[in-house]
Amino acid sequence: MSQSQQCAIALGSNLGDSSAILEAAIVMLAKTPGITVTSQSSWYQTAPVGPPQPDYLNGCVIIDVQLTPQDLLQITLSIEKQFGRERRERWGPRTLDLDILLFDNLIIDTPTLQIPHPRMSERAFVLVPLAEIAPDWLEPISGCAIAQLVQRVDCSGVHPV
Ligand code: A4P
Ligand code: MG
Repeated sequence: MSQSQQCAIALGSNLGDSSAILEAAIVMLAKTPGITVTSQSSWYQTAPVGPPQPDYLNGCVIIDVQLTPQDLLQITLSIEKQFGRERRERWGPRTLDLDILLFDNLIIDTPTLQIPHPRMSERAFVLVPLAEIAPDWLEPISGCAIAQLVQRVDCSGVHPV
């Protein structure tokens, strides 16, 4: 693949030294051949969605990629693993979660990869940081801009740090 495409990634952590883990994950993404990090949101402290657990630190980056979506998923899974991510309960606490939110304007629905990320449009902890760096990006299923989607969710649990 020679042409690069734009992609949005959500980062989250609520176990360990979250701030250091998230910064190191961005460095690892930036060092990966075929990935250029072009913008980074602020970090937000966010109330947990799901079972009771500590608050999260969440943010987003925009990257230019010269990789297929499946290859990018393998890279994000491998970075999660390097930070000691263990998969236990669904939506449970984690040292590092990297979710692919948007990949150009593609819609992908396979057992291992769904893009746009299926829950992104309901989640303030995703939309608030994403709206900071990509307000005009159209979520391809709804056709709505991120700036519009963020107005429809309750952002009261999301605070810049
Ligand atoms: N997968 C499919 N599509 C994608 C995609 N677009 N990006 C598959 C990344 N992975 C994708 O993910 C399970 C599998 O999803 C992967 O192996 C991949 O093949 P996972 O990260 O092990 O599972 P999970 O994180 O428990 O589920 P998921 O769906 O990522 O959880 P969510 O919906 O992201 O929720 N509250 C706050 N405040 N902040 C958070 O960041 N995060 C979660 C996780 C819950 N509550 C939270 C937060
Ligand atoms: Mg995940």
